This record gives sequence, C-alpha cells and structure tokens, in this order.
Amino acid sequence: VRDDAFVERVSRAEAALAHAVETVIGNGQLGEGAVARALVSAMPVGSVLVVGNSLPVRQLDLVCPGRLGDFTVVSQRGVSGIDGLIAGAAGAAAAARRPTVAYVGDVSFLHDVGGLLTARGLGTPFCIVVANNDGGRIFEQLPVARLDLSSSSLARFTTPHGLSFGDAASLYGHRYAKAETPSSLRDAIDAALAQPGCTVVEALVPSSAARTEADALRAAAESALAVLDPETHG
Ligand SMILES: Cc1ncc(C[n+]2csc(CCOP(=O)(O)OP(=O)(O)O)c2C)c(N)n1
Ligand SMILES: [Mg+2]
Repeated sequence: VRDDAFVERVSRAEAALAHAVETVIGNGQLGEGAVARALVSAMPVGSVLVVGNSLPVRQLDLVCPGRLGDFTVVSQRGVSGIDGLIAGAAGAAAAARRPTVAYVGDVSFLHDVGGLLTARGLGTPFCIVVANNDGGRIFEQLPVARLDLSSSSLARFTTPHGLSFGDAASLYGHRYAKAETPSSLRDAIDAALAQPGCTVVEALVPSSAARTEADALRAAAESALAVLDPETHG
C-alpha cells in the first residue's frame, strides 16, 4: 500500500536537507564538502572516479548524491584502508582508458607517494585530487577526539605534517596545481582532464573544516527537519 503522505514527507525532508547542505558548503570557501562538490561537477560523463578512504568517501556520500550515476565509481581498501590508493587509481586509469580522477586525503597520498611512479606514461588523463587538510582529520570526529587528550596527544592520531605536494609531483614528472577556492579547483581538474598523463591537484582545505562543517550540517539538518516535523524535532 502506498502511503502518499509519508512519501511526500520524506521527499520534503530530502529537499530540506539538500538545502541545508547547500547553505553549509556552498559559501564559496574551499571546505571538505566543497572539494567533493567541485570534483563531482567536473567529472565528464563516462569517466572514472576512484574514491579514497577516510573523509573522501564520506564527503561524496554526504554532499553529492545527484550525479554519481553519470560515471563509474571505483574504490578499494588496500590491506588496511589507506594504503596503495595511488597505484590502485593509476591501475584503474590504465585499465579503463578513460579520463580518471582519484580523490584522496593527504595522509593517504603520502602513504603511497611511491605509487606515483606507476602513473608515468599513462595515455589517458589522470587527475589526483589531494584534499590537503594537514593530517587524518577523520580522527577529530571519532571517539578518540572525545577523550580528554591534549592537542599534542590527539596529534599522534591526526599526524599533521605541514607538507605541500608540488615537489612530489615533479619528482615523478607529473604536472601539479594548487587550488584554494572551489572555482580554481574546478578549473584545475578541467585542465588536468584535457590532456593525457597525470596531474596532481592539491586542494588546500583548512584543518578544522571537516569538524566544523559536520557540526554545522548536523545543526542545519536538525532545524530543517524541525520545521517539517515539529512534533518529533521540536
Ligand atoms: C595502511 C593504513 N594505515 C593506517 C590506517 C588508519 N587510518 C585510517 S584513516 C587515516 C587518516 C587518513 O588521513 P587522510 O588520508 O589525510 O584523510 P582525512 O581523514 O584527512 O580525510 C589513518 C591513518 C589505515 N586505515 N590504513
Ligand atoms: Mg587529511
């Protein structure tokens, strides 16, 4: 039996949530959500998106439900999660022979920086977007962050490094671009996909963005849903 009133409420809630997401991540700053959004909007139809673990896969899930059917999404968890992502993505580009974008975190990139060797000589456009938030910022949203740790102890989990990746790209003969706004990120990905071979695009994201955006999204979602359904969210 179709409950039209229920379907209507769910679709209104979905629209309200989409609007809430837009108000939080569509403010012109290059936060975590804006990286995912710019990247998805740059994907040509029929291309390949290799999704890294930690925040990238979660950001995609959170902010980009609309377009994911237009291209092939590939993911792997290596042996332990963040290992082997660069070599794996280069392999996916070589096998698919289609424009390929890899979306990975900075620690994941550093973990498999040697995998850049495998991206040499690719005959297809291959763009590695590194969301550089200076560490493994997922840990700031895990239970470990709620322990009463000093910031230096939490840093043993987040492992900030202060590095930038231009020299790593040039060591392996790859192109490199840095982006600090959503529109420059989009331009950099478009340029990378317009030519064969590998480009590393470093998206500079404030280290606090993941946590502040998650908090703001939760609050925006709560108030959006409260308006729709005051009895359960009042
Ligand atoms: C080989 C391996 N080592 C360590 C981990 C634990 N781990 C999970 S997420 C993560 C941090 C990843 O950082 P980054 O790639 O910068 O992603 P962010 O959390 O900032 O999105 C680490 C170290 C793992 N999953 N796999
Ligand atoms: Mg990171």
